[in-house]
Amino acid sequence: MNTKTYAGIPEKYAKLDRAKIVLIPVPYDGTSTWQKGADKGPQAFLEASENMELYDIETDSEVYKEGVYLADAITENTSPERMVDAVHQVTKSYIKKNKFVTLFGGEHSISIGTIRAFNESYQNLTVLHIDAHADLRQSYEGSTCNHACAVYEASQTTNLIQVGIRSMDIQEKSVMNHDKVYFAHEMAIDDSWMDAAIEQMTDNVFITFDLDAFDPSIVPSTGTPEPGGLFWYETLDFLKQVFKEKNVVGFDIVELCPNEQDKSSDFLAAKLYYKMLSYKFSNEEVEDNYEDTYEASNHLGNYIKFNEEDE
Ligand SMILES: [Mn+2]
Repeated sequence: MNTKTYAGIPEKYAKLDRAKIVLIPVPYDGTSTWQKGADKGPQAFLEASENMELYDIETDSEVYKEGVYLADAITENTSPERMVDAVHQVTKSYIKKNKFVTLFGGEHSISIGTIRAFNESYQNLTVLHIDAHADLRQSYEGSTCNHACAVYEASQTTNLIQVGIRSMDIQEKSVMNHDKVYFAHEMAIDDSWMDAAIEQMTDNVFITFDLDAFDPSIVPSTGTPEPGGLFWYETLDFLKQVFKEKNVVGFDIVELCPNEQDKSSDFLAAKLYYKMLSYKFSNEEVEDNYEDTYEASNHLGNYIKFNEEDE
């Protein structure tokens, strides 16, 4: 069990039955190909979060008061496939409790399990994939659960929209849906990509955010830094619009590879996570009669697709 709360918030906001938000740490780094260290990401993220102001100026809100439950970390690492299964099961169990489920990796292969859980739970899911890398390989180094395959399954089973891409293998071209890919070199000279991408989204959107989508000048601490990435305010501008116009059902943030000498990336990841929660909940009033079952939920009732057999 965790003895600490997310960001050091008071216990009363950190209890599972009251919390609207669940944060699942997944310190997994089984398939990284270059720099190791993504397994240290969740700890560095949580430490940075404790040193962050909990009032958000832009939304004039303190979103932690919606309640954030810090779940036990998923530590299954005997194989990539078992890790993905564990992430899938745990994610789905919290979705069924009507929580807004978020995960912090770990490397990007964790998202295979996350996306599978959300896709089984919500109708017509869009996966918004923000990343430097296309991650569309069907398998890599003998596994379909490698970080290089993070959104292959999503490309086959969901409405996948890819933003910030600037590195891929030529073979991934045959899998890629070019109409729904926003390459970094195009985004850099034309900001119409934001509206165009949102136009292609269905109502229910899951966001998988690889921190290497950011320019390495603002996020150097990631496994495979690629030049020419996103900057802070354009990213927030885009996310704010997505949260405003769509029903964002959950998100994960992956690939923080912390560096002892430079904590700025850890802190950016902490702020990004909190901003995304602030955008999600800033338009909602805190309900006094909050129920922690999905059947009781009005705002999810229109979207969720569980049936009796899932129980
Ligand atoms: Mn990446």
